[in-house]
Amino acid sequence: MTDAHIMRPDDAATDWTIDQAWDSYSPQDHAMWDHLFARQAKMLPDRVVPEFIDGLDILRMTRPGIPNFEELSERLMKATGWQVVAVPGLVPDHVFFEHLANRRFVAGRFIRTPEQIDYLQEPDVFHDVFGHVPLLAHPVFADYMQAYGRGGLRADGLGAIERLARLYWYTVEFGLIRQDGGLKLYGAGIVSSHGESLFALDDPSPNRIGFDLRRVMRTRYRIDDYQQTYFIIDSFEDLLRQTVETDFAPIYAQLADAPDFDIDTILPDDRVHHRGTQAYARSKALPA
Ligand code: HBI
Ligand code: FE
Repeated sequence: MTDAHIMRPDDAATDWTIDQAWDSYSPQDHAMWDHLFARQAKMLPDRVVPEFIDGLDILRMTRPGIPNFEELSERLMKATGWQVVAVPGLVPDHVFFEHLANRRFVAGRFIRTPEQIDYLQEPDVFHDVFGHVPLLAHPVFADYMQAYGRGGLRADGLGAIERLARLYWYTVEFGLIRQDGGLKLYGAGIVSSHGESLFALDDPSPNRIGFDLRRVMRTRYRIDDYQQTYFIIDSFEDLLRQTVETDFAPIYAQLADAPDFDIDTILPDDRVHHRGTQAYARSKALPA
């Protein structure tokens, strides 16, 4: 990815971490968290994987206000050995991977303004902490995230960061999972978004396709709107089998000259759960 332009601010350590400065959040900041939390807490229970709700409880994230990362890290450390550290915003890929490989999740400390309530480009504390942290209390998912960091450090040397970034995007950020005969949410980009939590499961527009590692690594993604394709894993254990227990180096080599797939393509070999109408994406693409 293109991160050469990101500059480390003067107040950040060499590993890009900063002080969360929890005491400096305003009442409005905490109120924004509470508002976003309440909105998701009302809607998520039968949409999200139960492991996510368990994580909120284990980490006591159901208490009001923006979590204090030190307290959160103490609980997370007891559960799975992870910590949450604050960073100023997006950090370079190798810095991001190095933290994950050491079971540290980097989180933005700032929270969105009322104008940004439904869309912002940079991950804020609500996306990073509400979206990502609960599943880090789940042992299998916690191991997946660490393995992803280690894989990132290796991919860096193999020129394959883009392949790996796609895997992250379509699992950690926008993943769906099959559970009890239905689909559930687990991706942080979905569960931290009110609109996408509804869209990803209920809207006829997007494709919903069974997860396949090589297929995902070849699929482009969009960062500016709801996804046009979601990939469904069968279980966290199966995700681990298809990724952590697989050597990616030969796969990167195999895929080196393979063309990319578009964000809305359906292939003959896809395990199609739902063939999307793409009506939403089309309505956005054509100016009214
Ligand atoms: N930095 N703070 C932050 N959060 C991310 O999710 C993040 C990042 N830097 C790089 C990155 N993600 C991804 O591009 C990697 O998965 C490739
Ligand atoms: Fe994220």
